[in-house]
Amino acid sequence: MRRRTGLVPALDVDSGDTAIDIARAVADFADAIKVGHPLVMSAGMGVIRRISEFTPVIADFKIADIPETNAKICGQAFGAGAGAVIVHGFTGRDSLTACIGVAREHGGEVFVVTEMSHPGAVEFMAPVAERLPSLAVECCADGIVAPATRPERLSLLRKKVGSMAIISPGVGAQGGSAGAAIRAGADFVIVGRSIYQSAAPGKVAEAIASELQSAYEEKSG
Ligand code: NUP
Repeated sequence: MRRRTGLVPALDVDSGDTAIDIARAVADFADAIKVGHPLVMSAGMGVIRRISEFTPVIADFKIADIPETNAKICGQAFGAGAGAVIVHGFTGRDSLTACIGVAREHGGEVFVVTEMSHPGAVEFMAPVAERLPSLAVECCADGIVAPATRPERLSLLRKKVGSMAIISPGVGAQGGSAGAAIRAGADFVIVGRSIYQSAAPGKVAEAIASELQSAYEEKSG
């Protein structure tokens, strides 16, 4: 995924038409649109193709199964038009490698979840999260997912992952800040409710893109 604005809106809405309307409104300010189970389970996999006709789609299925099943899920996601998938890393090297193999056949990308952004992630995920960046690097994944809600953890994960892309959810509704996430080492931020629940999603996306731009400029000095 190439960074232009660094913004990835997440569309966890339950209607395909609403998703398309919001995707069109934010597309100029977004590097990709993230869709996941809430949208696909209500609108069907066809919504991925519809959005991918005008902007890249990340399929956030948080894939976490045995290698053979992971490969099938990735095949469905890329076959439906996704440009990238989000996969759990804790299932291990074989499961992750299966996803990356299918991604390469389709020219797609794989982002590996490390520590999630919600409070409960500190319970079981945080203790293993620090080992997942090296797995992602060794398996040649395309990036990791790390929490904007805990910038200090994001910075630590950035140190462990080197120059690999970091995509960071938790901005806005979960309390994280776009600028702080970039300063802590994220390349992209994922923003859901703050955009799709707003009366003017395009305007909110534009404002976040501008905040991201200032943070990148500040960081690169
Ligand atoms: O750690 C994660 N946290 C998280 O919120 C990994 C994710 N993929 N997400 C997703 O990002 C979550 O499922 C939702 O689609 C989006 C954040 O949405 P919001 O909290 O901005 O509404």
